[in-house]
Amino acid sequence: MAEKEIPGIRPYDNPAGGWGALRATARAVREQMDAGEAAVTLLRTNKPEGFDCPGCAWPDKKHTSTFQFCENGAKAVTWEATNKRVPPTFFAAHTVTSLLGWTDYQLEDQGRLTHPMAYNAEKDIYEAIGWDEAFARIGEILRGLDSPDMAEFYTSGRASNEAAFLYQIFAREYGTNNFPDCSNMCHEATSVGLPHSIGIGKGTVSLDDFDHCELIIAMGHNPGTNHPRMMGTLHEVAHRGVPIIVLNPLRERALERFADPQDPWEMATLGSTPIASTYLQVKVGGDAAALKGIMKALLEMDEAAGPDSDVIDHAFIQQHTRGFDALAADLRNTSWTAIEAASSLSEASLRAVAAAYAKSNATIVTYGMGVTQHITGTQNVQQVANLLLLRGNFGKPGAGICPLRGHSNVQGDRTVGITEKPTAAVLARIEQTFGFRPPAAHGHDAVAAMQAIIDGRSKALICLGGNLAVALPDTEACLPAMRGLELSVHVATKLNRSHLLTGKHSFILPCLGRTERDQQATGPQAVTVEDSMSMVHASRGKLTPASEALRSEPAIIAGIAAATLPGSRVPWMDLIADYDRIRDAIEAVYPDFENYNERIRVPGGFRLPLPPTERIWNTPSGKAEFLCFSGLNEDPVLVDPSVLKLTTIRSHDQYNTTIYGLDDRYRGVFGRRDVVFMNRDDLAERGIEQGDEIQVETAFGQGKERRLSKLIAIAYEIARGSVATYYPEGNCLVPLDYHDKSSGTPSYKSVPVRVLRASAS
Ligand SMILES: Nc1nc2c(c(=O)[nH]1)N[C@H]1C(S)=C(S)[C@@H](COP(=O)(O)OP(=O)(O)OC[C@H]3O[C@@H](n4cnc5c(=O)[nH]c(N)nc54)[C@H](O)[C@@H]3O)O[C@H]1N2
Ligand SMILES: Nc1nc2c(c(=O)[nH]1)N[C@H]1C(S)=C(S)[C@@H](COP(=O)(O)OP(=O)(O)OC[C@H]3O[C@@H](n4cnc5c(=O)[nH]c(N)nc54)[C@H](O)[C@@H]3O)O[C@H]1N2
Ligand SMILES: [Mo]
Repeated sequence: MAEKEIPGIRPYDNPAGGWGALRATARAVREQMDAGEAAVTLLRTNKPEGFDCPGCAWPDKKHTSTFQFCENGAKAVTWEATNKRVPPTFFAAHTVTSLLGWTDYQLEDQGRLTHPMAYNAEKDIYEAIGWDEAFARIGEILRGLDSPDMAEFYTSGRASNEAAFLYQIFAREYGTNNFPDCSNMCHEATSVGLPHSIGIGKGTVSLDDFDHCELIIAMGHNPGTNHPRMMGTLHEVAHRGVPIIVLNPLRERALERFADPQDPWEMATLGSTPIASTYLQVKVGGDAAALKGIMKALLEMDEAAGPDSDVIDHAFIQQHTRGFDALAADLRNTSWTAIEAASSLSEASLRAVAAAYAKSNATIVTYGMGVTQHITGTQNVQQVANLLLLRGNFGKPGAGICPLRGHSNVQGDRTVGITEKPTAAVLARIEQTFGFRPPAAHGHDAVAAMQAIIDGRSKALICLGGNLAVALPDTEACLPAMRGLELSVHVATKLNRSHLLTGKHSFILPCLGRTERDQQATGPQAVTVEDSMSMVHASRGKLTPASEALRSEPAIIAGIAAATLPGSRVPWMDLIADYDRIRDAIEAVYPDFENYNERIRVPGGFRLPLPPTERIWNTPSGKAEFLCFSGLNEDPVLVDPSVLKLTTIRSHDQYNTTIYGLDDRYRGVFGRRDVVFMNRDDLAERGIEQGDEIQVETAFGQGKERRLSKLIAIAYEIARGSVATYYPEGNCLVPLDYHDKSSGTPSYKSVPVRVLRASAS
């Protein structure tokens, strides 16, 4: 049946990448900067003497490559390096209430913040304020709280190691471990799940491993949009003839076909390369079931092959692991019927994956938010580890686990202490280094912090970047809660909605971005960041700052800290005069950063230790652990056939809550974001046609209705029983307490919902 014509909806038949990507880059750059400036800026991205791309956390080979073309990296860089400005006159002309009527896109598109601003409640406007006065007022309010645990210190993953370290030292000297951070909404399931499995909460592969792998299983990530530099790697791997098996409910164009803009031949001939050798449209939330199916098939193959079988790596399992028998028993007790129902994948297709896996001597599993953002996120990650352990895919070339981190330094922020649950060893070293006793009681993660703000238990929120209220679930609960705060402080580059949800006292403190020169008392400074593969390297901003009034993140933190803690043991001003001193302090607290300052001066930086790559397992047992959970984590509400599973995803033209534009080119959506991607059979069953106006309701409410209206239905290649809509619009449908109990990660990617035609209500 021919589908109805809908404005802005047209199938995208080309490969991802290619000339379309080049054209889109040129357009994005033109909107923000002069062409000449843009060229110079982009050429300094990810060079040994340049700055780290703020776009994603995918590494670069030796960090010395010639400019890696990447459309979305270029967008991230030019969005920050834009010529547009938001000076105090802008705020004088617009009340906060009127700005709240603007879209997220309009707010950020005004450009870079230029001056520190304080909210004047009487006039309902932000007014310019001097830095020292802002610091003094913030310090006074923080000192006046009944308890330091009434303050929340949020970190978004753009912050450098130096900024994040100073921030945690400040909050701990002030007296709290309340560290909500964006990792809590992202890869927390990895940080919490993998230490139990393999002794460290990070990925184990390096870029070189992609040159040696014999199979990639890619689960729940969309690299054509979110990790575009990874496409170069996948393109190379596909050219080597290595199978790439994709598990994703949606057909994502870049995982099907990609034309590499770095490849002159493909560009000249309009050629492209198929990426996935097998594309399995797993049902939303069905990954654990699919993994169990693959492992079950593998064990059956192993048994069938007799006593000398090498289908699973018996020697490795014997020497390096614990818990195999329990895993095998659980897999035997899980029926194929249940696996097929929960994953929407056939037994035959999962057996085929197992067969490919058994043939490969070196396998990498890559995964993203499609695996972590579920009520079972931690268990999902541990099933990935189980699968890899069965064939000894740790500690050999070409093998390992590869979580695709989000923000460019989200992993580094964690490494240098942004955690609500610090270990005793770290606390002892902080005390030794700085001479104050940090608190030991665990603090709040992101969901717990917002819950405390909603309940009125927390009264102050300091945000090092980000757009917390919009990024969290349950928009209708989170946005108003911000109004109850005594103090909110936003260290930011651009204006966003969280800044406008003012409390009694609110401040916007504008900071330098990655691309800009950071001049301190002893001269220009470099910061350091850690990528998804544990490589730490320096980043040096080169551009003239967007305004003379801007300060660096470390300088802003030091300013607030010195004003808040008059008797502080930390030499704040001394530390920020020369960031080498901050790095020396990091090294004192975290011994893995041995010779930190020396090693970041080597082009490409250095790699932090990753014991599993040497088959060393820092678990309590000293072995890698097979961790199993029984059942397939089916939600009881899903037994109701009218209920679908909603996943919330990023479009091609967005960076989290930052909306660059309204197109989602590879999914064939142009100029709009009000769409719900649906399977044709699910549409037909509900009597809904493509283009019909629909509403989506959360299927369990705990007495609260959560509904998103004025959406249109789009027929899409998506697994049966699954629907998708964009983040952050869909966040109002996700209950705040619908999260993974182990890691606190909100279940953004599996919300039981009902989809109704608008006229039906
Ligand atoms: N340009 C750009 N780059 C970015 C970002 C951005 O917003 N824009 N964000 C950054 C950040 S913070 C992060 S965390 C990363 C995010 O990078 P990704 O992990 O790629 O993020 P998402 O767009 O949320 O979607 C993930 C993919 O998971 C699939 N999926 C959804 N539900 C399921 C499921 O249940 N199972 C499986 N197997 N797959 C599922 C979706 O179809 C989609 O292809 O990217 C980072 N890089
Ligand atoms: N429904 C749904 N919700 C989600 C997700 C999802 O997939 N679905 N994904 C979750 C994930 S993975 C994440 S990481 C969070 C993202 O949550 P956040 O990290 O809180 O949000 P961002 O949108 O990345 O933050 C954008 C703001 O950061 C500021 N900024 C940009 N660069 C800098 C800088 O260099 N320094 C400082 N100080 N500020 C800067 C700008 O002011 C900008 O407005 O959202 C989560 N929310
Ligand atoms: Mo993220």
